[in-house]
Amino acid sequence: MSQQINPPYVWRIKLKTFIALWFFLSVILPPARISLAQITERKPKASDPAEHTFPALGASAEQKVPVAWNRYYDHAGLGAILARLHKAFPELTKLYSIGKSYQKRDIWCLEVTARPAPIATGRRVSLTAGQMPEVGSNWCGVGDPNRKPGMYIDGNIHGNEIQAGEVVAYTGWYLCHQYGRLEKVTALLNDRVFYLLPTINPDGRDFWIHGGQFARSGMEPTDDDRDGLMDEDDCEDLNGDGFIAQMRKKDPQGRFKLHPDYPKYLMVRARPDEPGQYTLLGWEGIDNDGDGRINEDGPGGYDLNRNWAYDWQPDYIQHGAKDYPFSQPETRAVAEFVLAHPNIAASQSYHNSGGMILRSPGREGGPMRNEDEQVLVVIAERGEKILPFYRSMITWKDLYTVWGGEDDWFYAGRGILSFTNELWTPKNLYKTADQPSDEDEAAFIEYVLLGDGAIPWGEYDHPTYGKIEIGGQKKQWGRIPPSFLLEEELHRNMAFTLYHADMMPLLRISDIETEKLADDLFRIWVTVENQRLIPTRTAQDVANHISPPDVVSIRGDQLDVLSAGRVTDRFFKRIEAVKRRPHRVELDTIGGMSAAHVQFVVKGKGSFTVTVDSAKGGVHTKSSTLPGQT
Ligand SMILES: [Ca+2]
Ligand SMILES: [Ca+2]
Ligand SMILES: [Ca+2]
Ligand SMILES: [Ca+2]
Ligand SMILES: [Zn+2]
Repeated sequence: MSQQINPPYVWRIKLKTFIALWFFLSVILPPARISLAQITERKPKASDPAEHTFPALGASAEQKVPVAWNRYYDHAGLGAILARLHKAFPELTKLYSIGKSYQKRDIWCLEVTARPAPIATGRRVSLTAGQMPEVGSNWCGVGDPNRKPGMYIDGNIHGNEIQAGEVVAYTGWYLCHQYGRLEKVTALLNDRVFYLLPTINPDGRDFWIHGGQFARSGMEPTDDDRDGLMDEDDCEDLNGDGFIAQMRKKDPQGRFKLHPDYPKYLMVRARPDEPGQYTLLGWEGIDNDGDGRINEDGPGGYDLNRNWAYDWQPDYIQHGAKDYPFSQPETRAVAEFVLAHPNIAASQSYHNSGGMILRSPGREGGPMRNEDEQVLVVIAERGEKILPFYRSMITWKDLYTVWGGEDDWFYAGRGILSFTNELWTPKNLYKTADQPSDEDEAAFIEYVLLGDGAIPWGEYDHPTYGKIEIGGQKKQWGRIPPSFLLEEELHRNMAFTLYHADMMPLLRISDIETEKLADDLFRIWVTVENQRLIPTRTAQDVANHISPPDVVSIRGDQLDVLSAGRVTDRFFKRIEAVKRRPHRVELDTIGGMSAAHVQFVVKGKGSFTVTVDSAKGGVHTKSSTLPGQT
């Protein structure tokens, strides 16, 4: 074997020498003048950490309105976020109430869009609130908010489905902060208007957040058990710990036992041949009215998502439908708002839970036209990518039958392409394609939440049951994400809905061509493009005459319009002529990713303006001049 010394060996020798020298010096030199006590007293400067940040992708580090998105807010909290956004971004937002809930809480709407800063002949023109400049005037090109394609987004129609409210508030927060920073968001707010309603059931939200257990309903007293009394027997926080939890009783005849591995979090059925330990007694409470049942009639007892005026059915067919369509102030307020905003071209409602992107119809055989469904499917497929473990589904077929649901009213009643997202899936606990088992979930509480998720069982003397125990899972467990997974849930769902909003019709008069036929006689060809996926009027809209048709018109001071028509074949130049009023051509719809062509024959000279006026596509004008003249 050769005795060759290679370089690393030399380094090792040098390192050994160095360590020996350091050891020698540290023994003979006097101790350092700084004591250990002095070292531990040194502290970093307690300045504002927000001034020393580096942005993660997705949101700017600098925030005019800082909001912690790892917790939930009650109605006043959501309102405060909207109010601060409105104050910080007055040029992008309007904040108003669309009506009041049964208990007189305001249903807030944050309207977000780029607003015109009116400029005329070089000076600012002040406009009073609600006043808008004339179409075609010179004002920054962002358009009248009331005529932009509108994206309606609401949440929390079911009071306990609370993270829906945060998704909608996050959307407003994100859009305001990213306007002018991200090209996509800037274009969205220039061309579209967002109507953001974080909660349309503020009574149910506050009831759930401030202690209630069952708050799907609105809060109008309702006789659930038909005994002539309303809301006479709700759950009670018997032991006063601030939670409505579960009751159980140690019982040799009970059929439940503690889970051997997770006794703190899980009760399981005893095997058929095995004695049990406990009887489960339902939610915490007593029999308030002495009818022999416990907690049988809590606040409310109906379902606002069964109260809409399409395919509505009475309570004996559709439980929770309430008295008649739009009988409730919350659903009525939304309906009146939507009817007052015919520019709403797409809509989204957020619920929980299950990880679903749901679309109409709510019942078998309910209306859904092929052309419209194809568009919804394309958007939902994008959603399945944006939202891991979410599935695109049809309500009646893949979930259950819903009569009088919000989605059906938006789509079938108003012709608006709409989705309902069921937020949050437990697949996100471990990011697995399979639903986690009960044991997996208990392990998540134990090892990831370090026990936060369960209320320890404690003894209680119950008037009916005697010695019992109260405890079990916290109500935040199951349908809403834990703190650190919430922000992801908010952002991804928003991203899906922004894609949906981006697919609303985007019209441009892309081309005006003139052809001289004789002296003073011209043919004018106009091309109107829809640069996005959703048509100006859905097939449902056209078939039911919900919105007025789109109108392409021409105007010129020195112009007579002799005839006009819709071009049915642009290569063979086939025209379907209009019978009356030749200066305007009505179009049923301008399809997604396509163009409509219109022809006018005019006599005259000079300049002219073409206008396309579409309820859901907005108003667009383009001017030109007839050839051979100035
Ligand atoms: Ca009752
Ligand atoms: Ca009730
Ligand atoms: Ca009772
Ligand atoms: Ca009770
Ligand atoms: Zn729901």
